Amino acid sequence: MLGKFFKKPDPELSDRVPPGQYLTKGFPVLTYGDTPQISTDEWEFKITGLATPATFKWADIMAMPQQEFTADFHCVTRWSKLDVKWTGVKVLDLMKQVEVDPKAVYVMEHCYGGYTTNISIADLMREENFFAHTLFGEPLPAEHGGPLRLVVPHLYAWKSAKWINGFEFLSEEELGFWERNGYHPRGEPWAEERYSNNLFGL
Ligand SMILES: Nc1nc2c(c(=O)[nH]1)N[C@H]1C(S)=C(S)[C@@H](COP(=O)(O)O)O[C@H]1N2
Ligand SMILES: [Mo]
Repeated sequence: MLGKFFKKPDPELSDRVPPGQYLTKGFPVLTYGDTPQISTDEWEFKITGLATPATFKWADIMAMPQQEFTADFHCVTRWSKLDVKWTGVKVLDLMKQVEVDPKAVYVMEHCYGGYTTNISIADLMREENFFAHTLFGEPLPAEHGGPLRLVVPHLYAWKSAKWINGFEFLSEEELGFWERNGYHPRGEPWAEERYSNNLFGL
């Protein structure tokens, strides 16, 4: 009886669960506000700020190399889901078509619905980051960010913007929605970068 409830976590798995996180088998939906309903026909992704302005339409994304990704997903509210299977496009593949001013060091991720989150160019331009349009073989449901979301596996999932519609390139760090509201500017789960050290906004 006790053994059933207090089983030691499989060491192989516990190695993949950052401190203070608990595994979930489902896939909770974590959204601040309403779920935007965006068709692929109207969907657009805009490059703004310190870069040559550009607009990507759905067909442009579909024309890029399509790949499958398996990634762990860690929400700062303490649930983690391992081995989420996605299909989409590498950030680095899209960025091959973007001309960024060398003065840019930060990016603001923009979304339909107004959500924002900031990320450094170093954290964004990593091999394992991708835009996803498919989740476990099915079109990405709207509540999980369809038609297209960003996935940044090495940071807490609030950096994985749903309904993403643009990158704004910046010369210095600006804070996104949760980052202005007490969350850490970077959000690295293994270092438990959950909250800002600057809780009073000073
Ligand atoms: N546009 C947008 N993206 C967002 C959010 C949001 O509220 N709006 N929530 C973030 C948070 S806190 C998490 S944990 C993940 C949750 O993704 P899911 O709802 O697919 O599980 O999306 C992130 N991306
Ligand atoms: Mo989250």
